[in-house]
Amino acid sequence: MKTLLLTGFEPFLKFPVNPTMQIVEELHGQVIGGYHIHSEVLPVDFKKSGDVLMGHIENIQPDAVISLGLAGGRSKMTPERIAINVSDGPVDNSGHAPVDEPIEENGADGYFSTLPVREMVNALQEEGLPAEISNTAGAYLCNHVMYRALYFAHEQRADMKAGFLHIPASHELAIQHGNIPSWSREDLQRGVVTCIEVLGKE
Ligand code: PCA
Repeated sequence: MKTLLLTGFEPFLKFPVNPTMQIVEELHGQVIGGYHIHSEVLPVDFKKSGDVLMGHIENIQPDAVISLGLAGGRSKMTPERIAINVSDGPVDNSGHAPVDEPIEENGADGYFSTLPVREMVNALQEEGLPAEISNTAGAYLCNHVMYRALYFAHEQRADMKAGFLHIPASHELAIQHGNIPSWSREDLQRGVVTCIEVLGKE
């Protein structure tokens, strides 16, 4: 059976819970769309997250990688179209705030997701879940790990599909945070499962 590495992130900045962490833990070990799901939670740390992800890819040898990140403030589920070769943003959980740093000195300016992002958006909408393609994953940790996975696939594992899915806040997080749009945990998880099922049809 094919294996999918599904990653989430730990809490960060002003978000005391990260729904991506909860979702990946819930889906670990399940079979969805013909993929056996292997989940891991990544640190919100510019110096560590990419290498931690590479370690999991080396150990698991997945057929595909989907990374999930919280986009606090977005109201839709948003498969990301492209990762860019720059890290720049607010402090990570280790206190590091890179300014205009390339992620890979020899990497391309950007890599397109190799996930079926359009089909994912269509399937989410058919499920009754608001969705659109996002044309920027920002320059924080989410872009960073998306870029690292796509760079690695481009250099060494052209058969390994990779990409990123940003999700809105959960109600639990919105209650604690104060003022961001939110979805139920069930809908967030259904959206992630829907995207994996779409990948399974490829
Ligand atoms: N979202 C952040 C990093 C961790 C997360 O879940 C981002 O969008 O970059």
